[in-house]
Amino acid sequence: GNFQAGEDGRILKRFCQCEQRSLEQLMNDPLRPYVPTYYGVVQKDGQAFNQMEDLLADFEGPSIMDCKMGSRTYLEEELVKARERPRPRKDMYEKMVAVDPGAPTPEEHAQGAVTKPRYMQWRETVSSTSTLGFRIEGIKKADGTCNTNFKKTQELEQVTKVLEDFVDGNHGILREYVARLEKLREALENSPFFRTHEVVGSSLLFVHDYSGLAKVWMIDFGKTVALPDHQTLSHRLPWAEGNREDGYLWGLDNMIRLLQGLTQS
Ligand code: 4IP
Ligand code: MN
Repeated sequence: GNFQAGEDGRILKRFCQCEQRSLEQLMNDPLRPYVPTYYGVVQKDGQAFNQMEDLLADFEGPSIMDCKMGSRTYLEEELVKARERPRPRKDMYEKMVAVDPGAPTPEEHAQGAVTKPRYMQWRETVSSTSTLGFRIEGIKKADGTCNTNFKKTQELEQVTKVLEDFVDGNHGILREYVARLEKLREALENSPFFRTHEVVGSSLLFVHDYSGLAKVWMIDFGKTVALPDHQTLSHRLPWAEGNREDGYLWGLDNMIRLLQGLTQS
């Protein structure tokens, strides 16, 4: 897998250069309180790992949710690669058919394969990525239940229900999450790192426990890349190929609005 047990209070994640660069820069950015503390590269059993803070360490029997942020989940370079040198992916075709046998085109059925951007775009359009700018990827609750079956969770009502169930309708926890997300949004809007990076495939990790402790962090920076010199993003404008917009803040605005609504219901 991608993870190994680390020293106390730390985890090891399979080394990724792009993630390392981002984590290093984030340690000197207003976003630092909202990302796992980075402790550098370590070798274990001949393999390299990024060592970082274990975000669950302060919780007792935590409930955990992973939400993938943004309106686009693949890098623009994947589109260029697929156009120049299409690489049919059987594994992605199979993942697609498992969710919806009618999704592939007749040509794709004949090939038994789809390209990566095709798969990624399809995932975006059947989930709330395309409609809300974020999607729920997985939830593990304190009661031991685990759910990663959200590929077709798209409607506002469905998403709202899942979020409400995640917090067991606890308004105190909801308010903590909203407060933390509003501070995160402010930090994002003031972050030199965020202004100058395309943030794709990154998640927000929500963690709370029965004591009422509730926190959110940004995780997964394997597809977070620096823009060319002097280019910046709004993170709210719609994406069009070439503009590199990722829809991160659009998704966060929607997420905050949704959770705020739940605190009032
Ligand atoms: C996965 O699809 C995720 O989109 C991964 O993105 C992506 O990895 C995988 O591409 C793709 O198969 P499912 O979640 O539907 O299984 P993420 O890492 O953001 O979760 P990349 O490489 O794009 O990071 P492949 O090419 O690694 O299979
Ligand atoms: Mn309620």
